[in-house]
Amino acid sequence: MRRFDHVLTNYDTWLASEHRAEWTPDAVVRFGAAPVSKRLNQWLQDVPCILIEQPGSFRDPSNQATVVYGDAIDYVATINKSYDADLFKRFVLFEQITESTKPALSGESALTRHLLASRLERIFVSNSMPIRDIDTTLSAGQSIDVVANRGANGIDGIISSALGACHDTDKAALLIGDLAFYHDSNALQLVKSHPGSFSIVVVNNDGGGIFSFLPQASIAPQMFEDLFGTPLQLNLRGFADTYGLSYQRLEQPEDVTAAIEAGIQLIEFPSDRVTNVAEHRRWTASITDRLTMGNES
Ligand SMILES: Cc1ncc(C[n+]2csc(CCOP(=O)(O)OP(=O)(O)O)c2C)c(N)n1
Repeated sequence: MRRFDHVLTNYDTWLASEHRAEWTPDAVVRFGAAPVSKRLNQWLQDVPCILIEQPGSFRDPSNQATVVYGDAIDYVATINKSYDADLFKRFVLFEQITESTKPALSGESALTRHLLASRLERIFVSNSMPIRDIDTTLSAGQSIDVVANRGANGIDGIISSALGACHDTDKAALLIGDLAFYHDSNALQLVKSHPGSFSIVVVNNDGGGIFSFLPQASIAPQMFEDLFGTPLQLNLRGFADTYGLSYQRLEQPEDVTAAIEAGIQLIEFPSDRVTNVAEHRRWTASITDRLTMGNES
């Protein structure tokens, strides 16, 4: 969808605004899988949803949609063309505001943005924060193949899946966190025999970065680290040596482009979980502060 430049893509960011309830639609027509964005799903949870589906598929895990089996193109041709143009114009403005601030992204989000801008045929993206950062940073009109193992959002088997899904490409990358990387690290054995250029970009924030966004982040620090953060202090250069892969540790997010261009097989981006949450929140707040009923304040 995001290949088209009239698509709204930045909803996860602007729906952090305290005004979101004022923009709730009367109904939603959904094609395809449930959205990744938790904010979008929460915003729409009480809104009637019509899901257009092919027979035999199952894309309503929360069992809330009115499912209409049928052909999506035929359906679109029959729906009423009237819509709330003012609301849509407001959303377009929100998109422009969000897009204009993307160069100010830092850390893991900036890395993701630079990776998406690199000359890649396909990106395989792991669950946890990588798929969320892709959802946040991928802009309308960007033409890149993004593939993920969404399923039950597992962090298992990601490297194997990525190698399989990118087998037919000349230049592909996997974006993955350090825990998911560790989970399937024996698949590194297959990287050398991959027919094209395949780079694994590991966001190494020493544990599960996603949990620092959740309410349990406020429990006692040591208990949080033991139960949720689960740092492993991986030596990624050691993995590269063990499996005979080229390796580079990035200094800056933008350095990923040259590393991909050079075909480095294991690329490490060092990060910090606490800083990452703070940076995400600072960036989101810098945008939502500017959204007051659709006008820049
Ligand atoms: C097989 C499996 N085990 C456990 C989980 C629970 N889980 C979800 S995200 C996550 C942490 C992932 O850490 P990492 O891959 O380093 O990514 P980050 O959160 O830092 O982005 C875990 C353990 C899961 N989704 N799948």
